[in-house]
Amino acid sequence: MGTALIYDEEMTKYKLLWVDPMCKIEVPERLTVSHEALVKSGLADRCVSVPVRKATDADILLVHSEEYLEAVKKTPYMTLEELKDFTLQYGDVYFHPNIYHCAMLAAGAALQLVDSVMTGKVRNGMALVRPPGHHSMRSAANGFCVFNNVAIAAQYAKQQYGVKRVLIVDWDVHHGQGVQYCFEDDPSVLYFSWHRYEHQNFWPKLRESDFDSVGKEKGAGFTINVPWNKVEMQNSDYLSVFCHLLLPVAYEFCPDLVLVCAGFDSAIGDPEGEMCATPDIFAHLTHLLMNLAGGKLCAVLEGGYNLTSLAQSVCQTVQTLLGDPAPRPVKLEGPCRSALESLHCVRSAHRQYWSCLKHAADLPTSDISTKHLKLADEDEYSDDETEWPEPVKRFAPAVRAAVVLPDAVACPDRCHPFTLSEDLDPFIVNKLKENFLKEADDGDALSTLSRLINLVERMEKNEICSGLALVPEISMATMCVIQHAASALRNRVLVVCVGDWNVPSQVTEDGKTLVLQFSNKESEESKSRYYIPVHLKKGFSDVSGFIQVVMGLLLPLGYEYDPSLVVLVRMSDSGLCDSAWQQLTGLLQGLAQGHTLVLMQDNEKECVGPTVSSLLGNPAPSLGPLLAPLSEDVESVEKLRDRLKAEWKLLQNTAQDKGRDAEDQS
Ligand code: Q6M
Ligand code: ZN
Repeated sequence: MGTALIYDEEMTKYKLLWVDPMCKIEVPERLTVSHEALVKSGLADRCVSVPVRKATDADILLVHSEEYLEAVKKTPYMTLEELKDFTLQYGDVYFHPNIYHCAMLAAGAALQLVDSVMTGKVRNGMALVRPPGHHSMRSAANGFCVFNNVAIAAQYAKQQYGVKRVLIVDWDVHHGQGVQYCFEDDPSVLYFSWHRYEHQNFWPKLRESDFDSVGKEKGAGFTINVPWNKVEMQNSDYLSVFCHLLLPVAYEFCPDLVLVCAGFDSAIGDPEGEMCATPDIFAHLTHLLMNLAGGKLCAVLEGGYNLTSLAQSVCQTVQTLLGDPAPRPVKLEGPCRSALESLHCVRSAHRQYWSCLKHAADLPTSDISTKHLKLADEDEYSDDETEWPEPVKRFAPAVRAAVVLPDAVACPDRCHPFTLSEDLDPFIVNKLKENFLKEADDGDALSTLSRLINLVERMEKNEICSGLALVPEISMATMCVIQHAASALRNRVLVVCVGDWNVPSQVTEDGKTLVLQFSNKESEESKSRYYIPVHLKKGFSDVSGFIQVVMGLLLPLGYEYDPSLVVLVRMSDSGLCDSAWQQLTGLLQGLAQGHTLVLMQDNEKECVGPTVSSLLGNPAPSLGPLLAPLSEDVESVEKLRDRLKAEWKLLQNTAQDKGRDAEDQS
């Protein structure tokens, strides 16, 4: 199951032929630099190259009117003056004798991608196209866009493959109003967009781009707009919106297919967006979407005008689609105040439509509402002032998943059976004997523990990505791993425990281990910042409640803590279903460069297959559309979040919370 890359040089063969400051940034080089970066980094070679095709008239008419199509068809025969005139009826777009041809290829590329993914030829993919699509409307070109590539792809997937629910994630920095209009009354397509808005002062300056445009009639609730009312949004702001809004809703919606309007003008250095999120954030955004829809994800290029930032962001996205572990996230300082206001407004506007948001706070009072119009003085944006470090080279360790299994259990396919590669370090053996083993323990116990330690060490050296161990005594093994990993000064370990383990208090004392425990037992309030027990009333039978905790609590905590190792402990008889367990395992691999070590009791052999599948990077099965989580559970989780959010900034999601920039505010 590979990753498709769709690109054709043909789409570089049109450009602006006259002077227009509004359009001069949309250049052919956008495509060539993106593609060259993929080739140079070796990523292109690892993809399945799929040819483009021309969209047919019938394809275009899925979204556009006949009159509009006929009008665009005439543009190749127009003189320069006629082209200029034709262009004038639309906003921020230009025509060229060859753009109609390219627009057919761009839409066709999106359709080829949908075909490749839906027929199972590949798992996911990306199409590098020009012109972009998300602004174009039924009968109008707009914002460099001629045909709405992604909207056409969504309609096509529904019609051709009987896809019931499509999620469109538009992370371009502009509002894809064309996509919104196309699906505003359609509950089968959930359209999510974040966009620079500045209280309606930023192009396309539409009232309907605000948080209170939520869709119409049957489609009410299926349009989600997140307005950015300030520039310079950072990685934390983007991740907060994913954790506290998009992901919970997306999991509740349960799409059969995910389409991404993949514009990279939302990245640092872009002259349009003026945002500060770094290119590596797209690795995480991509990763977080890859366990939806059984992994069926199609990314289609939209904007992106800083050629360096664009090329880096495209590479981050494609490398993640290929399954390489995401880099450690950089500089997560929590969301800023303006982002919190927006998040608060969107969550409350959607409370009535999504049960995962039912307990979101009320709409803020008017003084903090995003409605007030106060514009900061305009600074002239200068292109070459912004600098950021080149993203670190990512690579997948030679061993993706190593397993430590009892002799009686066969090593699953594509896994690396982990035996001791070198002689045991006598120092470690002594330590193990002193701290963990009893006189009565046999050589097997020593061998299992020392193999575990060895495994952790090789994960630290990045020779092995992830691991799974079936152990005879899970508490002992967990303690042993934690102590060893944390003993190296620079390490932080995130322990996620599914089921009841009496976490010894010394574990969380030095801040080097953060424990989040899903417990079946009601526990007293935690005393430590680093030990977080979560209790769900109906245990793990409430998958919705569980997912709510994973998105709204575990992921933000994990991202902020930024561990170098994740230890995922599954106690016996936890009662968690395989698909939820696989979702958890898959999502956690976005942390610690994918260094996840799963520990399970040796009587849980049936769980080895599903776990290993997730560790190998296979998408988790869908959970099905989620029902409302238990109110009591949601309330207790909200309380927990309230208590923790002063110390863990990524848990904040209301306007009352103090954003990272709180000091500069009155
Ligand atoms: C340009 C103003 C220039 C695909 C896209 C297109 C953006 C169009 C922006 C038009 N305004 N200073 O969303 O990136
Ligand atoms: Zn854009």
